Parts: sequence; structure tokens; C-alpha cells
Amino acid sequence: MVQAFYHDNKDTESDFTKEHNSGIPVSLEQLESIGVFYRRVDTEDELNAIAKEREYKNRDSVKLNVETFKNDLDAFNAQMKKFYKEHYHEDEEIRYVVEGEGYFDVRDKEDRWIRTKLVPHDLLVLPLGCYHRFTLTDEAKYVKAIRLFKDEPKWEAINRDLNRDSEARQEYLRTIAA
Ligand code: KMT
Ligand code: NI
Repeated sequence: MVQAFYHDNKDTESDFTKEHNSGIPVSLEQLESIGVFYRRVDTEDELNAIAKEREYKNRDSVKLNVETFKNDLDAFNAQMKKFYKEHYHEDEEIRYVVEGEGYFDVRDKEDRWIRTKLVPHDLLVLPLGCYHRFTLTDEAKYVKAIRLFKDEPKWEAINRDLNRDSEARQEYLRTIAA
């Protein structure tokens, strides 16, 4: 079962891969109330069924650790920073962990960070407009994940402008309020 909890918000530039567990757990129902769905998926067939049901047409597989950057620590850290910057993409997205582990943080309605820890077989659906960030865990420092896209991969991360809520977030907030 996925581990989810409120983040302690005590992360720094150098320790954001640590757990930062506030000790306040978050239930699957709470995640669902913000449109974030967790599923345990054991087989490729199950994954294909979810993709079909939700009309996902594309996917790719990524490995992330320092070796993927040919042990160039600066390049690796730069990518880690990018993933940890609060953002969303222009489409609903699915992430499915195959190996290793990672933290996906999502904002709740009150803009607090919920941290989910994804390990192999964990699948998370992040709705469009839901701000999130990602980091490897300090323990594993490695993840292999499948990223599923509805249409063409929309990779561009739209970083958050804290001065104004984007249209997509406003629409998302209306959807989860309804
Ligand atoms: C995201 O959307 O931030 C990511 O997909 C992070 C990398 S997937 C292991
Ligand atoms: Ni993202």
C-alpha cells in the first residue's frame, strides 16, 4: 500500500531526498478527494487495461540515477532540482514505478504538500492542474518508472507562479470542489 503523509516542510536544498514525514498520515480517500488516484498494479496486462480504460495512447520508460548521467553529479543534481520544482504538465499523467522508489509530492486543497512514496507496483494518477514535484528517495537514489501520456508526451513542466493561480489550477480546484 502506498505510503502517504503530510510533508514536514523542513526540506532544504541539500536534504529534500530525505523522508520529511510530519507524522500526519494521509488516506487514499484524502488523495481521491483531490483527484489523485493510487493503484497497485501487479502485471503488464493490468497496466495496459488501465491505459486503455483511461484512453492513454503513449508511454515511455525512464531510469533515473546518477549513472544515467554518466556519473556527472552536477548534471544529475540539476535534473533532480528540476523535478523538485513545483510544476504540472498540460495533461493528466500517470506514473508507474517498476524499480527503485521515489517521492511524489502533491498539493492538497489548502496548498499543503502531501508526500507519497512510490515503490515497485505503485501507480499514481495526477490530474491536470495538480501541482506536484518529484524526488528520488535518499535510501534508493534510483527509480525506473513508466510514464503514461494521453496523447503526445507533454513533457514541458509548467512551473508554478506563486503570485497567480493558472487557469488549469483554477479549473482543477473547481473540479475537486464539485
Ligand atoms: C514528473 O512528472 O515530475 C515526473 O514524472 C518525475 C520523474 S518520473 C520518475
Ligand atoms: Ni511532473
